[in-house]
Amino acid sequence: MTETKNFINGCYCDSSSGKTFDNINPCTGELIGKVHEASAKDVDRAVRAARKALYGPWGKMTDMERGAILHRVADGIEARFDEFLAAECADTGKPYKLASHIDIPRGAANFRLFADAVANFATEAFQTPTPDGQGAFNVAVRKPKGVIAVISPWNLPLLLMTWKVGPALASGNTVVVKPSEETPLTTSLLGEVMNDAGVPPGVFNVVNGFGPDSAGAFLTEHSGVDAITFTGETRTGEIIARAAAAGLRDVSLECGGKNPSLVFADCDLEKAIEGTLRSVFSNCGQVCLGTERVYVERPLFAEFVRRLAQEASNFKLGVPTDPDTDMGPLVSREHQKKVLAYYALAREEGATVVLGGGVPDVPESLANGAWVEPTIWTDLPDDARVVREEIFGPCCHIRPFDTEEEVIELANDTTYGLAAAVWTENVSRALRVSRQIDCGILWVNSWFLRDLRTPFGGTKHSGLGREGGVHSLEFYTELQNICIKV
Ligand code: NAD
Ligand code: 6OD
Repeated sequence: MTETKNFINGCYCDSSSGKTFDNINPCTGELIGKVHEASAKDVDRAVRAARKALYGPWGKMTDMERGAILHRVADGIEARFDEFLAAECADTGKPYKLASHIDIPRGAANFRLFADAVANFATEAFQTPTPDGQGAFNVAVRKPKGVIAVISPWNLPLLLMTWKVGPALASGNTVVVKPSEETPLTTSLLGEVMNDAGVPPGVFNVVNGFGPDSAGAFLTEHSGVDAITFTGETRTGEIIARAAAAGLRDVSLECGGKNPSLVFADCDLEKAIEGTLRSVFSNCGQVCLGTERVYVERPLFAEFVRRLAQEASNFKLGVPTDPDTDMGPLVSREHQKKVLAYYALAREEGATVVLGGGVPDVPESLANGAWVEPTIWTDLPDDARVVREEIFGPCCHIRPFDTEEEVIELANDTTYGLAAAVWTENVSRALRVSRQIDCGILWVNSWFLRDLRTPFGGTKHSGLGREGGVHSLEFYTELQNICIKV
């Protein structure tokens, strides 16, 4: 049994209200442990600690000194790799095979990349003529924004939290993190790593709890917070944007998607099948960048559907520690209920169920877990809710198309604009089509191939702003222009 406390000013502490909530294993439905729910008083203490730490040793360090400490944080994650892996997989149910390749290494990489990036982050300077002929110099300098609230989701807990904490700290800010109530373990463990790496108390704080009337709202509504960075659902993003409006605070929102894959008949079929399998089913479909709408050029349609279903039917569902497990459960019974409601809705809306569509047979010991079958549908109308709404489960709808114009229109017929994938061996077509898709992140002949220096974010209901590389550093810093008269 774990006991997860809040981490404030370098110390683990109980909730001042004495309130705790359950942390449940999604594979079995069993209790993993108790989590201390931060009260408004606890959140206030965390924000004050973060404010004070801005003016302590952290605020006086050079970028290089802070960078060296953040490399030690990355070292610490790597040294305790197995603990992070076990904690992440216990919280989420995801396979060790996946988390050991993606989630935990990225937890370290997010610190290393931004620790180094700040050293090469230049500002602008101008020589300005003046009437006396002496001139002036204008130089822009960057400063940390201050106390950053980081609100993170449950699907890639360590990866997505450090994706924000890394650049925020590298830029000299301090942070208060509110991890998802479903997955508090790795964020909590990071507190120990921060202390061991020599991060001064108050620079990294963690408050646990829920959204409304709990730690999430207490934090985002706190006037001591200078900027908010959020990853999660679009509806929550809207609430957070309203909270940020008070005091005109900056906000970065990475939200949901209903991402299309466009498969042309001239693609490399093996690669398109392999990539689409990953983009639909990785992490049990709980990836914001994942594909839920697949459009296949008509001559390839029947073969593509058959092959995708055949490959997905071979997935081995199981517990995280089994090296053969391809897919775990969903994150919770509540999320399972939501995904199964969409599975039922698909049938009501007239889908042909090509694969899955229900709850798999699992051993008795896993019967209370959040299991769902990998699922593929065809034949839904374009206005079906299943084709329009983000499900966030291991499922997709496949539809044939005849022309480039048609598939571009179909791909863009959504309120979201996060990611897309285009599969074709024709480079001209790849570029022509890609530029017409309204989304922030587009992969050609690949999916989730990440370079952390690239802009990351969505259009329309998928978010606001860009993070990644220089864009993260821009968000986490304030520019000040200094004009010096000679
Ligand atoms: P969510 O919006 O329910 O929760 C995200 C976080 O916000 C949690 O920590 C939650 O406690 C907190 N929260 C909820 N209500 C709040 C409130 N009123 N005030 C302050 N905080 C509040 O999202 P989720 O269910 O954890 O994650 C799944 C969603 O996240 C999906 O929609 C997915 O597409 C999206 N997502 C987007 C990206 C991206 O980069 N664009 C990445 C991962 C997940
Ligand atoms: O790779 C990343 O940096 C990132 N933000 C991934 C988001 C995945 C969504 O579930």
